[in-house]
Amino acid sequence: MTLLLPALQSPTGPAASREAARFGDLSLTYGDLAVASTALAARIADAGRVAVWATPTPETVIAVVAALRAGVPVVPLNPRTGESELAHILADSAPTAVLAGPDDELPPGLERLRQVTVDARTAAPSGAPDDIGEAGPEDPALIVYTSGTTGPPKGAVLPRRAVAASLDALEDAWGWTGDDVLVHALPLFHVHGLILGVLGPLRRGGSVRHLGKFSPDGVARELGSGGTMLFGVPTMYHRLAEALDGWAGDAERDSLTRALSGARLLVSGSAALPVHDHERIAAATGRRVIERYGMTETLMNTGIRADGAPRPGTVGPPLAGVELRLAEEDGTVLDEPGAIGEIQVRGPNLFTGYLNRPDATAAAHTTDGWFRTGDVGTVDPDGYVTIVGRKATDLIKSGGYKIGAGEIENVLLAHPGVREVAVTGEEDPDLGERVVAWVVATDPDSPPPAEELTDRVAAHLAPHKRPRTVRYLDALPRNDLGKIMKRSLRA
Ligand code: MCA
Ligand code: AMP
Repeated sequence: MTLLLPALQSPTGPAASREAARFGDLSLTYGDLAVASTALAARIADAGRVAVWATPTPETVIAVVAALRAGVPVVPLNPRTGESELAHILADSAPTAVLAGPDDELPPGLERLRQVTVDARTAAPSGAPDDIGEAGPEDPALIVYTSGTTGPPKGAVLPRRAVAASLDALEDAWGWTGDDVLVHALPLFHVHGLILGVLGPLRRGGSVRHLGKFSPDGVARELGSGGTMLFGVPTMYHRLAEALDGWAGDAERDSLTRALSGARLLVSGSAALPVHDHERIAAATGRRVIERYGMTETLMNTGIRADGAPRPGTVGPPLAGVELRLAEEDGTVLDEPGAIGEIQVRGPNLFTGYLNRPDATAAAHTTDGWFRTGDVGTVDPDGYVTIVGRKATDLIKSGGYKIGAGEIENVLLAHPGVREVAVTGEEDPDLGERVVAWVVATDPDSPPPAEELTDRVAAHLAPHKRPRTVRYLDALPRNDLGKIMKRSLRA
């Protein structure tokens, strides 16, 4: 059995005093984190599965690390999850305890769980930490909820093997070492922010500085004072490009330019980085942002190598250990040059399945065991992959978050003032896509106000799933079979 986080096994001397994670003025060394997580691991060792109230704080890092070290699967929760989505996740994943910070106010749905308070300021009792056994490679490390086209989110069960394999493939691609200091501002309840952004540095024995909330000046400050890598979603790089172009103060612009120019790696993922933003950043800083392509179910599939050609608009070749192919809807594998097809992958980076959903797990795989990503792409003769679209029109990527049209439609349809609704994604320069709701009101003379509808989505699902625009129609366009023609709505 190999350890997921070897740097936390009894660190001593300089290894113990090295910074593992920093959030604002709160810093955790490897020594602190080893002791705190060992103590917490003992408290939760008998929990079958734990939920972590995943605020962007050191408490989340301690909680997740402790659970991983104890071999207890973690369900990271978005602290802003609305009532219905939270109820679904809790019922589906059945955690026995919730790990949260001392100041967190937990919503009613969590009260029936054992509450384990994690306090970074007092978490580490004195004394040397013991080694911990962790767990086996196929044991689940995390269950991460991800939206589909219809119905509530599904829990992707990620085994420890997948986490280790994906992080080690990135080590190979990016020359990622313990000397790297990663800067990021991503949420800690998704793969990008938690697995790549927190477990990545910890697996290498390096460090992570989290900004709490994304801002160009926060990026300038942390990258300009020792940070070596930046991970972000395209919306963040778009905002950096805007700041580089438009910031009023020369001093601020200069400090951001210097910080980005000096970084070893600027990495974008979770959605496509528009070539225009890529070029704006390259022109201002001389640095190329590199892209990698992943998915909650597969962790990382492809990536531009640190020592490879950057090639904007592509997501690079498959990472070490990942097999990738293109296929037609009928299963025909495409290998002629220039072919466009669904991207299918296989490798040690893959999840084991959706929790409690063998039907969905089977549907997501081909009969010969490849995972169907639903993304459509091409592969250059030298292996570079370009993503050209997505099979499902009912999946929206906004700010790097995956959002299912169906989950929003269900919430809006339950409003008495809504007779019919269709949700689509529209192109947006900042968010990539923005959520748009097309509503047919029960009473066209007094339609429900847009704010009432968007607030309802935030309260039931999550704030980032709120439609940005609500448009009212007399009727939805339907074909002869009565099916809503979403493409004509978009047009
Ligand atoms: C949103 N808001 C609204 C509305 N919509 N308010 C009124 N009316 C609306 N219609 C509110 C939000 O609640 C929020 O409030 C504020 O407006 C801004 O919304 P938000 O969407 O959060 O945007 P943002 O705050 O500007 O954030 C942009 C962001 C964020 C920082 C880029 O989208 C983000 O953190 N994205 C990362 C997503 C991510 O990590 N994805 C990884 C999954 P307030 O201001 O109060 O907060 S993909 C993955 O893991 C795979 C493996 C991969 O490949 O990486
Ligand atoms: P999620 O299910 O939230 O993990 O999102 C995974 C999806 O994000 C993938 O299936 C892709 O559609 C998209 N994605 C991730 N990285 C990239 C990228 N670099 N370029 C384009 N799309 C991406």
